[in-house]
Amino acid sequence: MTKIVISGTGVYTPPNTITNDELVDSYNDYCNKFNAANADAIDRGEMTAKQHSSTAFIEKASGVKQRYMMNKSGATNPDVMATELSDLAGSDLSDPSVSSQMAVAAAKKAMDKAGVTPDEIDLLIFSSSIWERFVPSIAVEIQRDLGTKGYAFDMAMGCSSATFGMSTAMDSMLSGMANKALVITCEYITPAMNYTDRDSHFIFGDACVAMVLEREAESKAPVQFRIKTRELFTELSYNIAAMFGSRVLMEPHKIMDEDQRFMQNGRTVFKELLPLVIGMVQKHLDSNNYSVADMRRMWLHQANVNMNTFAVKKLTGTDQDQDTAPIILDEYANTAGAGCMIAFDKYHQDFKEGELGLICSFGASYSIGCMIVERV
Ligand code: CO8
Repeated sequence: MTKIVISGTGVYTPPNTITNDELVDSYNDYCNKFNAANADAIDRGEMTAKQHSSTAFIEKASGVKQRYMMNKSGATNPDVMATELSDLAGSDLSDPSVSSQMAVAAAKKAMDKAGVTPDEIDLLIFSSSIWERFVPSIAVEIQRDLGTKGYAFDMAMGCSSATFGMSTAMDSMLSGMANKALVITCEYITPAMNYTDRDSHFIFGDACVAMVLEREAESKAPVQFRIKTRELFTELSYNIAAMFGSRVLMEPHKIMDEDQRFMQNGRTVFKELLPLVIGMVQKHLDSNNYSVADMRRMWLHQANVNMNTFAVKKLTGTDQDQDTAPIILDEYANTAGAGCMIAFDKYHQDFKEGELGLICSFGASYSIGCMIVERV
């Protein structure tokens, strides 16, 4: 039976850091201006005054301390409150997309670690929650810019984009359609944020992660993780949503409406999704004759530190720590589909041959992706 390994990963981290204090200051300035401009309506009870955001709340409720952005000028300007164009954006729409430039940087690191050259890659999947445009395919643009061969395509599965992408790549490799694959989860996601929404203005950061997948028998990478098992799950929920899409073309007057941007019912997501995740991980371990104690580490989705500590406690009976289930969202915030693989990229070098770990993504749609990997 052909065995597939993750033979290299790479992360692109954007140039700008934005702290909670910076974000809260701009939100509170915006809020003061909004309340002053609408004072009469608020006094008459026709409008609700906006309440201030706070760094203490953000850190306690989410664990996020800062995030990276491709451009932070708009989010820190109370008169803009939206992500503005990155310095990487060309003046012409046919210039390489910002996402493809982020992806190329992450992919080069992943290919260096795997010791493969672009012309050896014959499948490239751009699997992300958000795409900068629909056509032409971002994946095919990256294929051109990197010089990979074969075919490339875009796919999306919210927070599980990396695990679903790797599983899809494996299917193509096992069927013989492809030999070596590059899966890229590029979450240039801050443009989808609604910075005027106190409940969610702090959640996301931009980042990109890339993974090289090879047949174990062919890989020369010094560090390889065999994908031993995988399981995917979906169940529809509108509790995490970003409704922009072709419908905007039919209702152009709504193009900047707040409800087109990211929104979530965070409490409901917390309550509904976690039992599904814990149940699926337990079932996945059981059905593959493993126990959670066999897992040296869990690389979990990075949306909220309280979700991760809750899941770890439920699964292992012990408290979360950086060794058992590393957290990267304090630095990166929620990077949607990229989070679990950024955690993997930063926390796998200490694995010894034969040690096992669990990659688990969960979130929007709802979607869950589980993989047990073994250091070869
Ligand atoms: N500052 C101060 N106070 C605040 C703020 C703020 N910024 N925001 C809310 N509050 C207040 C509330 O108004 C509330 O006040 P009151 O008690 O008077 O009503 C109080 O603080 C508590 O509010 P909550 O109950 O909402 O606080 P929680 O402790 O539940 O924390 C979270 C809120 C952080 C949202 C939390 O529920 C959470 O993170 N849940 C998990 C959500 C999650 O995991 N979502 C998945 C994210 S989606 C994803 O990962 C990728 C999606 C990709 C989508 C693609 C888009 C393009």
